[in-house]
Amino acid sequence: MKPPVILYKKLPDDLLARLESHFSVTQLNNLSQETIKQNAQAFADAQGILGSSETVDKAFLEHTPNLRAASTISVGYDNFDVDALSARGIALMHTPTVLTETVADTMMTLVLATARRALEVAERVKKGEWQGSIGADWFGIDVHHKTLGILGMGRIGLALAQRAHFGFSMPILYNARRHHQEAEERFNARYCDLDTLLAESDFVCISLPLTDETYHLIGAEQLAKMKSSAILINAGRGPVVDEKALIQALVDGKIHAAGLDVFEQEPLPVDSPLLSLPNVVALPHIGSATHETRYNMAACAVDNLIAALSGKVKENCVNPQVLK
Ligand code: 8YV
Repeated sequence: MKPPVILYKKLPDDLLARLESHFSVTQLNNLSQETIKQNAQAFADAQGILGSSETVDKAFLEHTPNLRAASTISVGYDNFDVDALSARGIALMHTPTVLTETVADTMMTLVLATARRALEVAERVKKGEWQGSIGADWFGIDVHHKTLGILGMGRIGLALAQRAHFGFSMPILYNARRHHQEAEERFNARYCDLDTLLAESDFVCISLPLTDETYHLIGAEQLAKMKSSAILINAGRGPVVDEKALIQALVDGKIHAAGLDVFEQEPLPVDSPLLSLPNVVALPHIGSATHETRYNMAACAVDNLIAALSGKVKENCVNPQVLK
């Protein structure tokens, strides 16, 4: 008999077929209380779950006594209670590497769009305001040769450093838990403390996961340390930035602009003050959202679940200690 698993995100047909060749798959739309109630037996039997973005905490795990592996179609796993999973011996699998380049492209998109005010001026063209040669009220600021600060030098931070260094001749500062030799040798990145990075960067780019340590890492105090001409970019997780403090800093002109792909609440509420600020570019969490990358992430997550449930895990496991 094939091991029973729950799929709670749509998969391309060929990947669904691959999953079904290994497992008996129950397809659901989400992991809401109602879904769990209506499919109690499927949850009770499930040895694996595959999906993304839904909360998997202690309360959820009470419904899944036979769970052995959880596979998320994402690199971030802040929606999982890793300690609770580990305590039960459940492997958590994620999809790093396959999305690295695409997320770094998204960050560079935010750097360029905010600096050159791309969305704002495109909107003015659509409104028919381009009537003669443009004046200084249409101008942006240069990106090339400006200092780019990176918070979090993981895979994505490194890919951003590569783009900034080779593509835009930008000096790079970074702050991370440890020195990153490759970033320093290949992209001339300079390690510095958070305050120095905030004070010296023209672009402060956040590429950090959400943890207890990074929650509201950037608040009023940190924003006040940035140059008034600086731009904040966040494509990590929304709650790393205190959004209220950010809005205040933008309104008060403490910083120049913000490019955001992630928010404290997603989807971003339509009445968020961020949406009425002209110097904010707000994207709908598209960091990894290209056809190619989302396919590769889903394929990776399917392979991860197959590996985890057959005891053959080599990589992509968040809590490998449970496999011993
Ligand atoms: C995901 C992300 O696509 O990988 C992550 O951590 O934030 C995105 O790339 C998102 O979680 C939806 O699956």
